[in-house]
Amino acid sequence: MAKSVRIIGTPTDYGANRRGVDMGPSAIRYGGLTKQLEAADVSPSDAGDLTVPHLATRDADAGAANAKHINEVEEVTTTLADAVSDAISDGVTPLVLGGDHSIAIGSMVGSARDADIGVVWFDAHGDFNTPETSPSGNVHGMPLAAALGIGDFEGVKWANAPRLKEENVAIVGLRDVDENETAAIHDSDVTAYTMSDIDERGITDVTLDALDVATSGTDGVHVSLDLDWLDPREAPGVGTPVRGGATYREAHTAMELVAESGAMRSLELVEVNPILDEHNETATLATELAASAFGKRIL
Ligand code: NNH
Ligand code: MN
Ligand code: MN
Ligand code: MN
Repeated sequence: MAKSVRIIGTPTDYGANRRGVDMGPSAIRYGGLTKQLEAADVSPSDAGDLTVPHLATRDADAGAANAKHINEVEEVTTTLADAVSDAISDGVTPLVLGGDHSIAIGSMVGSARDADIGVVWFDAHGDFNTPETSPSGNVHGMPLAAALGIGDFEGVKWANAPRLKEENVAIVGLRDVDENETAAIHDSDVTAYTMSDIDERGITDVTLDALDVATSGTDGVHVSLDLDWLDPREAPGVGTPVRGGATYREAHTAMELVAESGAMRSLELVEVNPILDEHNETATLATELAASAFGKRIL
């Protein structure tokens, strides 16, 4: 039987310093998402975009300098958390389209509302900053710390994923981590794999390990795919590209292993910025990778 998936667009850019990532959901749909999912034998239904306040209607300098637009991020992620948890209660897998990576707070809070979850986080960046460690004040560099209740986020109810433990979080593909963020990752019980780990051990080994971390003792896994995990040659349409990322084939292999695990409870595709993209190729790649994560096979 075809797996039911609910597409939830979250057109927001409050967490990022580059405008345009709020157009990600449209670009990903235009890139052929529905067709790709159908090829993966998934039956998708598109719930459209969540209603989120547009930046133009808010004070451009709102929020603290070290956590820009934090109130808007709370508003958006609270709405998203409900949408994700509703989809799961309805027996369908939520596929969240970002938007910048701050929305992951909502995905994780929603996914962890009625279950113990693990997280596999494919990203060039650690997203483990807190307002006190962040060099930029951009909340898209903080969602993991927020969900895990680290530092300033301790006890912040809207931001903490209720049933997610550090030991069930795996970050894959790191190559750009801020100084104090590195210390925070070391001090935590999360497992982090750098691009060097992928070079040395291969993507299969690393992804299987990451899935092990996220599935051990949990009911399912939230998969967070920041398109800047890929090399900018494959995915130029992102706000913070970093050289030396995953190749096209490595990314597909990782998503295929996610599908084989059978453990994916929710998926999000974030940081696609169509303004910075070339002929929508990053958005199109995002649709292909989603199909692999849902089990698309060649034969
Ligand atoms: N680490 C930087 C910061 O905190 C960059 C984060 N940017 C991302 N994260 N795209 O995935 O601002
Ligand atoms: Mn990220
Ligand atoms: Mn990133
Ligand atoms: Mn450690």
